[in-house]
This record gives sequence, C-alpha cells and structure tokens, in this order.
Amino acid sequence: MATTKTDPKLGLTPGSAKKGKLYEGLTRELLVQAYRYMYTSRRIDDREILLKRQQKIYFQMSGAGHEAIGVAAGLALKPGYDWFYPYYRDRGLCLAIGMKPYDMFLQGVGAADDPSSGGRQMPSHWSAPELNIVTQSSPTGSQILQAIGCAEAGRYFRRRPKAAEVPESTSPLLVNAARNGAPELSSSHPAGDYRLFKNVTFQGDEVTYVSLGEGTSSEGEFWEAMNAAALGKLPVIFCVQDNGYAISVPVEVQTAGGSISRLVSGFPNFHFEEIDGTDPLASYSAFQRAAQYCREGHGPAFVHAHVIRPYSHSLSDDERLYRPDAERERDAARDPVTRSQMFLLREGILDEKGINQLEKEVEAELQTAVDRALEALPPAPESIMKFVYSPDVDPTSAAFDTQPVAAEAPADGKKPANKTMADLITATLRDEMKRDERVVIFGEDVADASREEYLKRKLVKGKGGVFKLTFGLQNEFGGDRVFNSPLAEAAIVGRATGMATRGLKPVVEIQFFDYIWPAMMQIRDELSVIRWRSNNGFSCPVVIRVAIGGYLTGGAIYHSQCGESIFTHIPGLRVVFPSNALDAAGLLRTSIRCDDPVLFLEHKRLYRETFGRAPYPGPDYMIPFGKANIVHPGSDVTVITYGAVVPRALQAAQKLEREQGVKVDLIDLRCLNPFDWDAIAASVAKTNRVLVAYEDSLSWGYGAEICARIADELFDKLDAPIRRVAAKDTFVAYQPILEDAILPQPNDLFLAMKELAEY
Ligand SMILES: Cc1ncc(C[n+]2csc(CCOP(=O)(O)OP(=O)(O)O)c2C)c(N)n1
Ligand SMILES: [Mg+2]
Repeated sequence: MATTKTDPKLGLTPGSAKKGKLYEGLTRELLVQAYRYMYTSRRIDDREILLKRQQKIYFQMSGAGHEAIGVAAGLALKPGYDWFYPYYRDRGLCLAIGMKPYDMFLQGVGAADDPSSGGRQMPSHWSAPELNIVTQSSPTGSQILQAIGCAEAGRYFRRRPKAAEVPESTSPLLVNAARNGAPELSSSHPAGDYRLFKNVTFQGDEVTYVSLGEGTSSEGEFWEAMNAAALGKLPVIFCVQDNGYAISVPVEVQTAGGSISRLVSGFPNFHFEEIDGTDPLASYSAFQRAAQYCREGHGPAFVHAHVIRPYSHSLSDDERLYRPDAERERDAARDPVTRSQMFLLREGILDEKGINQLEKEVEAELQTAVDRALEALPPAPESIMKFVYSPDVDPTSAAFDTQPVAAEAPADGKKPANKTMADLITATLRDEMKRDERVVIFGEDVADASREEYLKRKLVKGKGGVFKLTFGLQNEFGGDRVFNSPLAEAAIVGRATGMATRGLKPVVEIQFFDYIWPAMMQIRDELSVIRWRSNNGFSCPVVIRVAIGGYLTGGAIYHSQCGESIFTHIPGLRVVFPSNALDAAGLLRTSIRCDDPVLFLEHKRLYRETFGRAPYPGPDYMIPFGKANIVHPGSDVTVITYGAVVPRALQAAQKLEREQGVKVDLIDLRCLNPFDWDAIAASVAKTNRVLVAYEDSLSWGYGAEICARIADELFDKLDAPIRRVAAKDTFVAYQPILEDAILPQPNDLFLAMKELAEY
C-alpha cells in the first residue's frame, strides 16, 4: 500500500467515542487518507480543465465520480506486487497506489520527464513500471486480454521459478548489467538474448487488476477475456465502473437487459460483487473479498461498481445535449467526494477545521506540482525514433550471424538427410524450448491433445497443429508450455502480449493468415507500440507464427491470402518471410531470441516442398534480420522477391539463362521489415534493370515500397522501367484454373524478366 501517513496537524477529532473503531477494516487515519486521495483526484481534474482552457495542456479526461471505487481498489491491492491495467478514469486508483500529482501534470503538458510516456500519450493513459502499472492505451478494452496474459505469466513463474532467472552468458559483464536493471547499450552491442534485459518479478499470491467502463463490456475482447479467466481460474479482478453512459450511449442500449452483472453471472469460477462504487467503504470491502478470493487461488473476481460521471465524457463532450438536468442532479446527490466528506464529519473523524486544512494542503501541493510541470521541458524532436525497437538487442547485428553446424552423418556414411521447412521449424522450436524455459507455445490446435490422459495412456498419438508443426512438443515439454487456446485470435495475441510484458516468450500460432484480422487491434495498437508509447518502460517481444499464402490448389479465398504489406506498414513489428528450410530455422531462432515482436510468416505451400530442403543446422543457427540471400547470381536483371515466388522466379531465371543466356540476379529478401536495401542497391547498380515480384495482389502491395525507393534513390542507375509481377487485384479462387490465372506463375515471371533484359 502507498503511504498512509496522516499529517499530525490534521484535526482528527480528539476524544471521540468512536476512536479506535474500524470501518470495514480501515482505521480512521486510513479513511482520512482515502479522502485525501479522492479529493486530490477531483482537484487534479479541475486544475487540468482549467489548464486545458488556458491551452497549457492539450487534452483532459476526468476520473470524476469514479474516485471512491478507484481509491478503495488501490487501498486493497499492493503496488509493485500486484499488477494493474487501469483505464482512463482510474486517477484515484493511481494516486492511491503511489503515482504523484506532479507525474499526472507532466502527462498533461507532454513533458520529456512524463514517467508514463515521455510526452507520447494523452494524459490519463497510466504507466509506472515500478508500481506494476502497465502502459495503457486508448482502444476501449484492449487492456483486458493483456491482463489475462499477465496473470498467466505470474502463475507460470510461480510454478517454474527457474524460468525467471537470468541465463548464464559468455559475457558476465552483460549479465551483471542486466541484473542491475537493464542498461542502455549501443545497438551494436553483441547481445543476442532478450532475457538479459527482462527483469522478471512475481509473487506467490499476486493478483491482476483490470478496469473498464460498462460500455466497453460490449467489446468482443471483454468476453474473450472473461472466458479465458474462468477457464484458467486466473487471479484477475475485473472492475467494471458503470457510470451508465458510454459517451452519449446509455447502458440499456449498450448491454442487453441493462445490467452487465446479470449477463456475466453464468461464468464459472468467478466471485461476483455488485456495489455502489460511490461508497468508499462498500467498495473497499468488496475489493477485500475479491482480492482474497483471487489470492487464495479460487479464480477471478468481478466487481461491478455503479458510479457517476459528473464532468461529461471528456472536455470535448457536453452531456447536457443528451442528459436532462433532473438526471444529472440525481447523480450529483451521490457524488463520492461529497459523500466521503459528509461521512468523515458525521462519524466525527474529521471536523470542519480538519477538512478545511486537508483541502488547503492538497491545493498547495497541486499548485506546486502545476508550477513545476509548466516549467518542465518538452521531449526533443530528435527522440521520435527512440524505442520503436529494442535499444538493447539488435537482431540485425553480428550476434545473430552464426554458421550452420553439420548434422551428424548417419552411420552408413551417407550424407545427413535433407529436411523440409516444416521439419526444421519444429526442430528449432524444440531446441529453443529446451534452451529457454520462458518459451511457451499456444494457439488453436497446437497441442498434441488437451485431454492429457489420452496421451499418457498412449491412446492417441497427438495432433500438434493443423500443419503438425508443433507435434510432439506438448508431450515433451508439458501441457503448461504447449497448450490449446479457445478459438479467439485477439485473445491469442492479447494474452501473449501480457505474458511477454512479464518476461515470458510466447511463440503463438495464428492458424491461417486469413484469420489474423480479429487480432489486428492487438497487433497494430498494442503489441507493436507498447515499447514506444511507454518510453521503454514496457516491452512485449512476442513471436506470432502464421501460416500464409496460396498455390494450394483448392485453398480458395479464405486459406490463401497474403497481405504482408499491411504488417510491414506497422512500425515496431518485425516481419519475416522465409522461402526455404534453412532460412526458416535461422530466422525463427533470431525471432525467438530477439527483443522485439515478430510476425513470422510461414508459407503453407513451402512447408513440405522439395525445394529448399536442408539438414538441421544445429541448435544455435541464426540469421540476422534484414539480410537478403542471393539465390541465383547474375549481372543482367535484378529480381527482388520472397516467399513462394522464390522457387517460381528461380525456375524462370534458369529457363531464361538456358534459352537466352540472360543472367538474373535473384534476391530473396527473407526478412521484410527490416529489409536489405544494401543488397538491392548493389544489384541494381550492377544490372540496371529490376523486377519486383510478390504473391500478394499488385496494387498497394509490398513491392510498391521497394519500387518507390528504387525510383527515388537509384534512378540514375536504371536503364529500364521498374517492373512488378504480382497477383491480380482480386481474391484467390477455389477452381485451380482461376487460381493459376490470379497468382503469379513462373511464365509470368519469365516473360517479365525477358522483356526487361531486352528493353
Ligand atoms: C475501440 C474503441 N472504440 C471507440 C473508442 C472511442 N471511445 C472512447 S471512450 C468511449 C466510451 C467508453 O464508455 P465506457 O466503457 O462506458 O467508459 P466511460 O468513459 O463511461 O467510463 C468511446 C466510444 C475507443 N477509444 N476505442
Ligand atoms: Mg460508462
């Protein structure tokens, strides 16, 4: 609990008959402290509103009306021990667990020293690593699934404490530095393991707090999170702060029947509370019960707190447009700050003088805080690229450039067997799981069998993914490290994000690229941006493996999509797309050991192709990101491609050389973000002709960026127009005749290369 000291000068009424009385376990001093937090919270809102009107801050979001439930939760939980995913109305909670008013004003002015984000996020988007307040964002509800992952990680480390340890390293200096709190190292530092920079902490009976408005309970992610919490019996307290409105939409239009408590009452394993959240004592005792239930391991808790919203939705909203005076006056009668003040007076805990004095002290504290914050320096414009990626581990560096180790030759003297891309992905996952106990794998169907007794009794062999790439891993490493998730893609990515924030390394699977879209909010607005928006306070280096692409004969629209450029357009996310077994092994290992979120795209058609098979390159084989592979060297035409177009382009290039003596310089990018610009520039300088080829539909595709950059920077090297070969601007059809006509074929590539060579 944060400081509960009460100023001895305050007029705690002496000699009262009720002295020593406890109120739901709270002493009179603590009640005064609670009132101080509530009053401070309200007055910060008032000051911010003034500052906004004076154009000294740029946005305001109030916690008014929500102070009692927030402060009560803060007093019942433990900062730096429990974990917090508070939404924007949780100013009272944040004060009660230790955030300072000055920190809040720094958010408002967008100061460089704003501890939540360094001026990158709006105020009331809380973050405080030392208090375990995890960086919050603006999408309503995206915090909830992450809170689930956070609680799962806590339980994982409790059961497997060794996983939390910093690994031995060849560089003791690095290990010590990391133990002493992740230093800033230059990006050229040879660090090659994210664990050196992830300080894992966990507690045996920790709980995770997550809050939301009643409107937000309409989001699908809320229901996915409720389901996951109930399934896992996780120690998560959901706090729904129900002020009756989501901006202008009243609760009866938002929630069927008008009561979220009624709707969720069927979830098993939950402890439920429905309370008047403007009453600090009722709120505190509900939170005490909820926390105890969670700490004892019975499961999650749901606290539905009815509150009020006296200051409209935000400063941009005027609630008088949709709420009549009478309704607003009814709310005002329940104002938690006034109620608490009346309670203190009525109980004789503070007299009028005491109240006045407390309020004067708060005003003075806020004045000082505002004055200081208004003097604070803004962030430097040069800092904008800082923390898009990890400052500690550079996956393009030499630390990730290792040589394959020849597999042991079979006893009969034959060469080691060539393996498929699928084989090597499985082998890499297996070795990384062995090496790093923080690696967990989950997704749809990835387990061998969720009913483990079937495996134990050897009644079944196990599935291990629809493409069987995780086959055998549950059997070998256990059901807590490889497990099936519900069919819910946002939950897969959101939970993984929460886990990775705590230091786990989730390697999750999205079964088909075509079904990644429910997870888009988590990927675009959370996973990729958490490090940047928290000014490096938090990070979440998740690996998302995704089966992608067509050329399947029968895959049709919903099992053949590409769309990688939508993801390479996201700063903060690494995107990898190997074309052969060896690259898949090397790049997957780099993805797992690096410190950034990675989208690892696996082409389904290449999983078991004869093209690009290789022996297993050993348990430490890595390829740095952003290094292309020259698949076929040549001096006449540059072809830039990746994925399943690589073998098709190779076929075309070989034919062109055979038939016309034209030598194609064929570049397989392998990694799409970052990509190997140097390899492209060197090749174009040599050939002066360039074709960019990709499987996705032509317009606005990945190749467009490459073409634009070549036109921009290599214009004087070109002897011919830049050409593209890609899929038609339609969808991938089921009938193979249509599929062939839609996707780029070797002959399309051949003709384009030939035309360029002849230009
Ligand atoms: C996904 C998403 N959709 C819409 C918005 C815009 N928006 C911000 S707050 C809000 C209403 C939230 O209402 P509620 O959950 O009841 O919380 P309250 O503000 O009432 O406390 C909306 C629609 C958003 N931030 N995120
Ligand atoms: Mg609301």
